[in-house]
Amino acid sequence: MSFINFAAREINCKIVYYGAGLGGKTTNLQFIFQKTAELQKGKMISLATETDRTLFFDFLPLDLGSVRGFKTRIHLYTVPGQVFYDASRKLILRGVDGIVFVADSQQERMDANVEALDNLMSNLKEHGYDFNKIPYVLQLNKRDLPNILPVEELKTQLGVKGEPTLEAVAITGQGVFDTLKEVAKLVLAELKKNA
Ligand SMILES: Nc1nc2c(ncn2[C@@H]2O[C@H](COP(=O)(O)OP(=O)(O)OP(=O)(O)O)[C@@H](O)[C@H]2O)c(=O)[nH]1
Ligand SMILES: [Mg+2]
Repeated sequence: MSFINFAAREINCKIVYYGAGLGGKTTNLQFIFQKTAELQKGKMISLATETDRTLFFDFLPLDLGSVRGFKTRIHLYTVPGQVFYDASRKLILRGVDGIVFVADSQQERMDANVEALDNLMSNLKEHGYDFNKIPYVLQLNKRDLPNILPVEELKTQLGVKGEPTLEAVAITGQGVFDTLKEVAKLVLAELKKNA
């Protein structure tokens, strides 16, 4: 879980974007990368196939500045959504402090969303993590498309524990920073609880 180095007064947290293939996880990170000042970010690393599907993960380190005298950094990761990359997804979840589940709002992606959510639960369980204690946010992405389900229906089908739920259009950036802020807030609150 979060790495707190008291000697160096540093905190590192890990936030993972999870969800079905093509849901928009990588697009979230790309937008954050584009809009973040040079001083606040490190290099974004993306390991992708020729068709831009995530092969292993995307990684983006962000500097939040000083939180109560601790230099605080969050590391954003995405998992590959394609079903057959499960070993990678499991590995990337190791040491996770917060999760954003990126749901594709399109009707025809509902089964894939549900499958990805089940997969998240079972991978967390395998790591021995208690989902109820993990900071978790649901992002309803692709709200710009015509064939989407109503928010209330998505919440009913995908909501797990009364988590904060945000609408987004990751390609234009709508809702992207709100989602990040929401999950970061939950992660920092959890840190405070355990400090
Ligand atoms: N219309 C629309 N397209 C989007 C939105 N977000 C992402 N996309 C598009 O959806 C496609 C897939 O987006 P990615 O961000 O690569 O999806 P991913 O979840 O990282 O997919 P995997 O890496 O395979 O798991 C790309 O063509 C994006 O441009 C959105 O809000 N609206
Ligand atoms: Mg991706």
